[in-house]
Amino acid sequence: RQIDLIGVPVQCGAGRRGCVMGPDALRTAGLDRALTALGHDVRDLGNLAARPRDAIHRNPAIHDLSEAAGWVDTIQRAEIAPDRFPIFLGGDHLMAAGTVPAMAARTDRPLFVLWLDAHSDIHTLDSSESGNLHGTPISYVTGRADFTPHFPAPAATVDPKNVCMIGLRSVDGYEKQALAEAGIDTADMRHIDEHGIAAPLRAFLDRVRDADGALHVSFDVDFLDPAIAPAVGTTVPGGATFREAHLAMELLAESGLVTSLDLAELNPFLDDRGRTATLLVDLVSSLFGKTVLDRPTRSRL
Ligand code: DIR
Ligand code: MN
Ligand code: MN
Ligand code: MN
Repeated sequence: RQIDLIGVPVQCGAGRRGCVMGPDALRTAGLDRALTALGHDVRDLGNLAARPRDAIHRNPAIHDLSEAAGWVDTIQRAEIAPDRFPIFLGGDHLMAAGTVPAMAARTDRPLFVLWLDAHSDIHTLDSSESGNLHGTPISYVTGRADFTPHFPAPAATVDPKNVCMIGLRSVDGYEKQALAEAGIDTADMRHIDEHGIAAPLRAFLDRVRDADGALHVSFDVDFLDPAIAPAVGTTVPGGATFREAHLAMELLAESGLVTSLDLAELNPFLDDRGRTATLLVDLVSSLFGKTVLDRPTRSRL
């Protein structure tokens, strides 16, 4: 694969500072070297930088709207090579309000989005009680709520039926209703407890394949259990285990369907000797073909 690393050091969408250091922590943990060692051609394009766009909104909880709007605009305008696989190094999850429309606009195929997260991030500027804009990108990229004139209009939107969320365990009343109304495919932790992570993921990958879709994976660090991934501002107990997360990455690799990736919400200020950043590098390695044995596993025979 030909891979571009693109740093998106946005932190204003989260409630605490630190995600600005995410791209450099992933570099320090050796993301480029790990991918090169797997035989991929990797370029590091450095970090994007945003200029604030004037924006105010009537919801007094919303903070840093001007800076957030600047990031959403900058990411969507970024030059993204048509023939390469971009890995967006976050940055808080507001980054997806830029990367998803950018990927939807880049492809002629229907874009599907796999959202690996404890949260559904489907608030709107009006419904958000925290005022943290990293809780809103799904409403923006699906077009279910109008964010203009505060944010630029999305370069392209994604059909909410093409979005699958896996790992949910912190969803408020507004968000529950919004997910149902939008028809988003969801597998919460209860579902994973009962059926494993492979069942909902395989079903979704079949849908992507049948539609000849392109697949963007948006990976929020809090998808993982805080015991293995402490470096995130919004930890929620009961997350994906080490093996559940690797299995998901291995199934994604085997599918051959993934065309872009966000690594969101890594807050190195909260990490424990870099272990969360290192775990992310290992998971990305699984997504890019690292396997235990160099032959199909028994489940595939
Ligand atoms: C939270 C968002 N539900 C909120 N939390 C997120 O602020 O409305 N954490 N996205 O990753
Ligand atoms: Mn998120
Ligand atoms: Mn989250
Ligand atoms: Mn919420």
